[in-house]
Amino acid sequence: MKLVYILLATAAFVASSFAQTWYNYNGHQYTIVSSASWTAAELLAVGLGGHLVTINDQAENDWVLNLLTTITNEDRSWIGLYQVFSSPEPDQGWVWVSEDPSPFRHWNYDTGEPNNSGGSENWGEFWIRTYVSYEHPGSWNDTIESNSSHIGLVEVVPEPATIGTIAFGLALIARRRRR
Ligand SMILES: [Ca+2]
Ligand SMILES: [Ca+2]
Ligand SMILES: [Ca+2]
Repeated sequence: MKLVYILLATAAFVASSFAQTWYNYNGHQYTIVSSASWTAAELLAVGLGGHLVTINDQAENDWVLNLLTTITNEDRSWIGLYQVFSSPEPDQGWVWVSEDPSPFRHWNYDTGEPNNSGGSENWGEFWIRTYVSYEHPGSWNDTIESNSSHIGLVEVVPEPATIGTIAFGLALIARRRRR
């Protein structure tokens, strides 16, 4: 790639990153994007240097529910869970788009999720607000690829190389100051 393209891509990345409001949990950065489609939301997440969120445990799920309840009026958010094409329905082949092998799942059991309702629910969403007693806020649902009025929650995990580079930079600064 020519240097000018690298610079333009970097500038676009920095500009889009700064336009976002970021939230920190356990050293990871989170932000929301707006997209009716799971796939388009994931592309936006990749453009921001991450993926749609991987929810690793109950503590992260609780934090996500609290965050989304606070910062958005939307009822549903995309998460990074999707079902690999042609997996046995309804509950096999669900994986995180980040490729994190985390086995934690938080499906809404009272409605039998994932239920592949209608035959093409292969995308994971997080229920922020619900309006019937058998649907629980913070639970997950499998749904179709594109829905009206959806946000997506993005999670960016700092690269070890980035941390290493920062540490190296700080060490250089410290060394200069000692001189
Ligand atoms: Ca996570
Ligand atoms: Ca399905
Ligand atoms: Ca469903």
